[in-house]
Amino acid sequence: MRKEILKSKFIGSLLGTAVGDAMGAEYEGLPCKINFIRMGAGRYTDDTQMMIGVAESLIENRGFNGKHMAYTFIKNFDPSRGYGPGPPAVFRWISSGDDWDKASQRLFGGKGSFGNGAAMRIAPVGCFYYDNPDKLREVACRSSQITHSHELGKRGALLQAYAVALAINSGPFLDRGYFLRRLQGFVENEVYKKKLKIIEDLIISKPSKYRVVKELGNGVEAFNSVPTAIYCFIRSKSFQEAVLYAISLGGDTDTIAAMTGAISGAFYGVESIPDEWKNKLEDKEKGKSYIEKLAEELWLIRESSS
Ligand code: F2R
Ligand code: MG
Ligand code: MG
Repeated sequence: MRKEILKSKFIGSLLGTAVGDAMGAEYEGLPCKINFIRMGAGRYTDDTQMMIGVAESLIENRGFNGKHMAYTFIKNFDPSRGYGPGPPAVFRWISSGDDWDKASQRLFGGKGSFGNGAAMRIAPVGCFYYDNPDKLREVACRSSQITHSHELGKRGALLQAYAVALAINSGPFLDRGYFLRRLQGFVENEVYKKKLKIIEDLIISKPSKYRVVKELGNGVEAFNSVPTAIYCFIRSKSFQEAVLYAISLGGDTDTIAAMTGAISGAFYGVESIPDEWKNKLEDKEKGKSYIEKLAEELWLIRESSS
């Protein structure tokens, strides 16, 4: 793959996360079949703030360092970005002395979280390890463990990271069947295997949005949102179509659009994100330009090591 194409895909994935998140944030919690979707204020939420933390830590350590990533999340934490209840509790426990990879096990009566918080931030891992599935598997699971120790939370993040990596390695034309088969071959967990089979059936039957939500979900749980984002990408023919469709399903719109944007941006590249959406994305201290810079740095590290 040409260097410039790879760079565009890295930037597309990180910026695609932020654009999808900021657009979807205006509609979070609404029921299915949302019409008249527009980019509103352009302010991103916890999805992007945590994705920035993942990228910053990978860059600073030129790879994964769990303790560093956990403290980067804590340093960046701004409650006004709309976090789920789990991560802030974990941040308090780590700050009070718990180990970075143990604190999250205390959530939900010791079961750990299966929320989509680890998956929504994983794009930089999918980019950084796009050509190394073993390392991607290890780092997706270990980075998830910081806040999401439940098997379904971690496996959801792993599936999302692999979808991003696969999108980077694919193109310019999407072979839907091949893309799904590669995901199916990678996934070990039965819950996600079943959801991928549902996607296979939905792709050939052109279902209503209500059926998509009923069968794949649009909720905050990783298993009710990661497969949905993959479906939104696979069924669409452009970044714009995929993200608009993701938001139109309602529910956890910022996160499903962020994950759809991460995969779609990795496939189509940054040029595919409408200028109007990019230009409306916040560009203050850690906004659009900063996210582009992070993606470029991730790409440069990978270029220098290959
Ligand atoms: N939190 C929100 N949105 C609501 C507030 C937005 C509002 N506009 C505002 O500004 O205040 N969105 C963000 O949260 C989701 C990611 O959540 P995360 O990081 O996974 O959090 P958590 O708490 O770990 O899990 C989320 C919920 O999942 C359920 N759950 C998880 N594990 C469970 C278990 N083992 N047993 C039972 N339930 C479990 C719980 O309901 C958790 O609260 C994203 O949407 C992000 O955008
Ligand atoms: Mg959010
Ligand atoms: Mg959300």
